[in-house]
Amino acid sequence: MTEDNVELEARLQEQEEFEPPESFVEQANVSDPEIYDEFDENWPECWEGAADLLEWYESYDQVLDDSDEPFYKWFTDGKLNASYNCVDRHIDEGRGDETAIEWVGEPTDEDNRTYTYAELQKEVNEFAAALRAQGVGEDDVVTIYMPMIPESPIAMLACARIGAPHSVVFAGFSADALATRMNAADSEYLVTCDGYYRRGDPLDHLDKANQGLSGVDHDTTTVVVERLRDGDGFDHDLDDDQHSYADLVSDHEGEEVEPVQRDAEDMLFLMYTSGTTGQPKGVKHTTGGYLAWAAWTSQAVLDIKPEDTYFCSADIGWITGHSYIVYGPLTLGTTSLMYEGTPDYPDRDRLWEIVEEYECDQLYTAPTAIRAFMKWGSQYPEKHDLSSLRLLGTVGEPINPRAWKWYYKHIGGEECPVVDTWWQTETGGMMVTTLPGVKKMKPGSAGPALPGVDVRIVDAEGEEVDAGNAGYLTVQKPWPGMLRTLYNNDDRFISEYWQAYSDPDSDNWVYFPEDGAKIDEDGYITVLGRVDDVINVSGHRLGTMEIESAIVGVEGVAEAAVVGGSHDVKGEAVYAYVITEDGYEENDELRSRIVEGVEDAIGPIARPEQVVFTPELPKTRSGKIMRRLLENIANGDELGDTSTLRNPEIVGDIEAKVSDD
Ligand code: 6R9
Repeated sequence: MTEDNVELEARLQEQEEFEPPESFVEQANVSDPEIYDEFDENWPECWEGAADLLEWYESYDQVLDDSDEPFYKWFTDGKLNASYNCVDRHIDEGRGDETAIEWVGEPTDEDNRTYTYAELQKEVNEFAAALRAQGVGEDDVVTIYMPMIPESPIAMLACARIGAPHSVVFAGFSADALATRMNAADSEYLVTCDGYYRRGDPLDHLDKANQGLSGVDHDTTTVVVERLRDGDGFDHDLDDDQHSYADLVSDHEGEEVEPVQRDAEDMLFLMYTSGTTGQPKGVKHTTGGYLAWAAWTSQAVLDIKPEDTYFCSADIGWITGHSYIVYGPLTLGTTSLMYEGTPDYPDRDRLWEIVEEYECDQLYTAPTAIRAFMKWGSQYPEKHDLSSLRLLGTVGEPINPRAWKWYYKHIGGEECPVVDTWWQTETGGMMVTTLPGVKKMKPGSAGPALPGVDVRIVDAEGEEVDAGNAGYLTVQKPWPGMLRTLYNNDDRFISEYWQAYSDPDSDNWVYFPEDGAKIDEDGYITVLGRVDDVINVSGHRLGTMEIESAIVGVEGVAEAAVVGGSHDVKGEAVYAYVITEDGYEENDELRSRIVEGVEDAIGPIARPEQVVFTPELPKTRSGKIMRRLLENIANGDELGDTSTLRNPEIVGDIEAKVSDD
């Protein structure tokens, strides 16, 4: 680094506020600061503008029906179809030849695949016809267990077209996880694929899907997409209830399926997410409110315009892929770029190569990826012309100011606003972030709540905390993109999200997302992380209970406690403290069986960073495991007072073991 550069770098590290670049503001979709006051004064009618981004068969009667709180209804009696909004309408508007999906496969010697809106329409129609012919009816849940291939959004949109809610299961999840989700949703249909590519090698995905199916407690019909290239396939014979995607689609060549008119409140999809207990929660999203939210936030925050090429590197198996690869961007008629592989294959500049080649306008990624890029060094982005980028975004976990500034400087060339977007599977779309054409940015802080979104940081009694103090993030007014309930479990919906801070007697309903946060004098919110037993590994939510029950299922394990410890790339990593059963040795063989057990039950993302054997776990006198203490040990932090423990002597032993490993 030259001396000038060192000086610049030092200045950047000290700078705490960044104004949005003038060139960005001039062209931004939203640039009028009045929007915050206008939305407040006109709430909830302010959300009519979001609904106006959609095409409706029948207009709605009421923006918000809050007669049965917290079971809110939005855009009541409106009729629409999400697949029509993401596909057909653009053709009707004369844009059929524009690119809808640009897909880049992992192998570098493979051609990319481009789908214009007209081509997407054909493919979605044919697959919708095929699903129907297989017996899929309105409101039947179709599980999609597929990686980043074009057939994933095609399958989602085909389901939406016939009014069948989809439940996408992340392809990296295990067979067990697939079975649990199919059973929980009573899903009789599965769309999966033969395999996909990871770091140059074909992966056998169908084998995992088949293992999952063997754990499903009812009859199923499966469609298998052929992703692998000739010669890379694995030997699988399809059962009678399994069908080739290629065959089905060619049987229905050229067929058109009239989009089903769905009520605004009809379910669009389910998405299972980790919670405090071992059983994942089936978050239910509806057609009108969710789609309006995904579209409006894509326009206001990601600044998406139809002529853009927009790149979101999230996986379609997570909510970010749903809202910001598929539903938001396609409703706006833009080009959504999908990449199958990892950012470091074949080399660490793969994303930058893609941004350069396709002249991407936006990049939306996760802090864990940014920390990895930073670790690899700026020589990789420097090899490429990234000047097409206009806006950068991050999502999934808190981003530390250093990583934010690296992203801003080395990827954005100090000319792109960075939007740090806080939201959740349950919120459907973004909730807290700067409007990039309006608000200054403060690295490390997500920003103020979006216009019309009522976020308050409160203490344990629900009173708002003063600026600078830590508290709990709450949302005090409903919003169109909110989850409507947990599938088949209204009670858990209330106990998980509403119980903590609501006062039903005075009709005061407060949503609690289980995140800690603080707020500054400008109303900027810094999210501090989960306050429940959920670990955020590389932006993925994992329940400690789920991991613990996987570990306890391993032969030789008597008891386990799992906590998150900080990790410089992953954000948090899984630390497992394990008590062995009598007669079993604490050795590497058991350690690897534990790791395998977790991978089998959940998936490689939940793999423990460290497995620490201990004769006892630190417990309170009432017998509760002191997780906070185990977290401090994993992080090498001060332990504080341990005198309330039933077994304080164990703490030093565990600490010594962690630092030995
Ligand atoms: C979209 C998504 C949600 C949890 C959420 C919070 C964390 C997400 C964040 C963030 C700090 C951000 N989170 N975005 N924390 N700053 N910008 O990630 O959904 O998988 O459901 O996770 O992720 O803890 O509660 P989901």
